[in-house]
Amino acid sequence: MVEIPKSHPRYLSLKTREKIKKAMKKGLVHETGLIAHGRGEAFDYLIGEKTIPFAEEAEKVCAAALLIAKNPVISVNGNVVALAAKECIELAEIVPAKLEVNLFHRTEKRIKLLILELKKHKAKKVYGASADARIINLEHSRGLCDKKGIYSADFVLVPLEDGDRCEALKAMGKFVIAIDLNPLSRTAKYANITIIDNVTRAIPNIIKWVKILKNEDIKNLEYMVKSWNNIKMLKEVSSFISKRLNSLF
Ligand code: PTJ
Repeated sequence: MVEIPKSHPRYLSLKTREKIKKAMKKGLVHETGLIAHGRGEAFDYLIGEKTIPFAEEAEKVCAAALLIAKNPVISVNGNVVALAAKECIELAEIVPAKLEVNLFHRTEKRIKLLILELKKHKAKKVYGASADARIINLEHSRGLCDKKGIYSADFVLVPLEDGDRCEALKAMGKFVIAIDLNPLSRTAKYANITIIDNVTRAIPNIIKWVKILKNEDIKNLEYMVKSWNNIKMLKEVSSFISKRLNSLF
């Protein structure tokens, strides 16, 4: 393994790549997860590799949504466990919400490995192994879910999503919050709330907002969620990126 000096201008990005690479070698991340990570990196570059104000606001409203939910579920895949296992567990504990592993490239071996990894990080209960239900009209493996998990959830937080599951979850009447660095993705457009931020920054920020909003009046939380306009936010992000690019050179 190459030692990355802390003084390297791309230290954080290179360390994150190492994490994803190691997790792939352990069988947690699927090979194509590396490609998805690269796409995420490119969009992160465009927003300046930091939480932009529109994402901060979305993270705050996401916290409000999780706090008003009756049965919220955080759905994780290989990349999310590789990059933010501890943080997802902490978020699930403080809301409280359920944690479920759902995979696009599903194998029983990967499901077991990922649940084991989350348990190593002190997750108490992880759904996803029984896969005794299916998201309606979703034929691929990420449609498999747990009856007591996503299938019966009212709010679902989906870091690194694919558009068709997001659409199918919404069609089942669920409120979907997505974390996706790509503001152009189908997921970004379909979700009720889209957080255009890196999962490594987004989850700690949602934790921060859950702590701040924990004792807030439920009516205020409901108002925050109801008044969120996702398409307006996506337009603002798109304008932010083009202005930023135009001012760079
Ligand atoms: O673990 P599995 O089997 O469920 O497979 C997961 C992958 C990631 C392979 C699968 O979900 C996939 O192919 O995803 P996509 O369709 O490439 O979408 C991934 C999206 O996540 C892209 O729009 C990326 O921009 C975005 N993304 C990648 N890394 C991050 C990210 N968004 C936030 N934070 C990241 N670190």
